[in-house]
Amino acid sequence: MKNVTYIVGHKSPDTDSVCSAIGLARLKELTGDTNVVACSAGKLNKETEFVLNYYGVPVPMVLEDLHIRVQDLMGAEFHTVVASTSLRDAWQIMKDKEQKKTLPVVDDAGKMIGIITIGDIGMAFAERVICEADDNCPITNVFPTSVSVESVMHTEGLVSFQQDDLVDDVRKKMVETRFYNYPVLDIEGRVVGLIGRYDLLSITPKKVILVDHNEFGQAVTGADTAQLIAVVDHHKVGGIITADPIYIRVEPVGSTCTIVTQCYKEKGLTPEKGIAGILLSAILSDTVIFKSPTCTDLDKETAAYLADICGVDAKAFGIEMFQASSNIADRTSQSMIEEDLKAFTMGGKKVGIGQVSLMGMAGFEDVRAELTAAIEAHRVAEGMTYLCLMITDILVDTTELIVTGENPEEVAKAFGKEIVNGSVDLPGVLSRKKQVVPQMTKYFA
Ligand SMILES: [Mn+2]
Repeated sequence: MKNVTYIVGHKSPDTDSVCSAIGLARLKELTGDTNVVACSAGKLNKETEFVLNYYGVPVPMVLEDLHIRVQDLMGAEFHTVVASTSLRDAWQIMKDKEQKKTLPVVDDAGKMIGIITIGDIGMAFAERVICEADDNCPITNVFPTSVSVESVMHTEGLVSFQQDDLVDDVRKKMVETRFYNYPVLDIEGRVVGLIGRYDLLSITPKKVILVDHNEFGQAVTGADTAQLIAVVDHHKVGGIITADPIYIRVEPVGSTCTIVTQCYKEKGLTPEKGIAGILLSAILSDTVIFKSPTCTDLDKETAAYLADICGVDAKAFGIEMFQASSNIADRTSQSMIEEDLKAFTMGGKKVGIGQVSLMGMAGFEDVRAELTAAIEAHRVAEGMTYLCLMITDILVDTTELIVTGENPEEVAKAFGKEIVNGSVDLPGVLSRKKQVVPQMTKYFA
């Protein structure tokens, strides 16, 4: 699809991030903008998988990169020949199929073994005409069908690209070489398309709408090179600079999906049952079933409206949703760290804060040591000064903040507490955004 606009949430996608993208894409389609694709910025977490499955909504495509790559510019149609193809047929293909300059030559498995260009054929033609001029040979017989591609193709000095090569790198290589078209190969070496010099003339950045975040640090790779069309979010605004005016809708509510639902209402539209279900799920997820201090009256009203459409009891469904995804035995340490991890810069330090929500702490002591070691390993790998993981028990509204890094006592002090057993006890804390990030940002500033 050309000229598509991707709608995507933050990395380590959570339910709000994924469902707001799907809900907004559907709204765009309903209002006549069909060239939009809802994406998730990575693998779905268990909760989101449960929610999409529950309401029968298809899993969105994964989009982890917005850089322009070769595969974005390749034409849909391309032709290849084999070594035994006659020169006549090769020439006919070039003529008929609008592939006038270059034909990749492939083996039986589709792997490239050579290239034949119109120049190669022209050269062979000229040689034959000159050689055979004395024999009065008619031009139509210059290339008898017995003359094959193999006799004139070149097999050395081939220049090709991979589908995921960055266009910036391709451009450099094209400047150094003089071909018109270049074969594009997959990792097996099979020809999957062609890219020409002219393809690079028409490059436009990918279009993106960011939902549930507004900082490039949390966005998919290359988002800063894309054309930002709009932002729909409920987080603090973190310093996006744009080249052109864009649509920005940021509201201090509990979930991006609350805003998306308002957008439906403003257009006089009602979300379909499945969409209503996933929008509701995201509100329940982000507000921890209305218990988070980020939850507003508008979130509650919106959830009631959506629950009505999809015919569920909001609170009961919320409990079912959290239970379905919070079984510790089903999760690895790494998945708990990464499922909702955000990176921040606090007083020049790179700080990661993740959150895991549990319905009760059953089974947690069994994994504590392994989890803490994995957090420390992840911190080192990511070059973070601190990596903290909120273990939030939403049955009793409390968080244990596991802290790794330079000087864990400093993190504890941000909350006026002490480190006990490698973590800070934070009763009543449910919200990273309101009850953890501001305290730490202020302390480390
Ligand atoms: Mn959110």
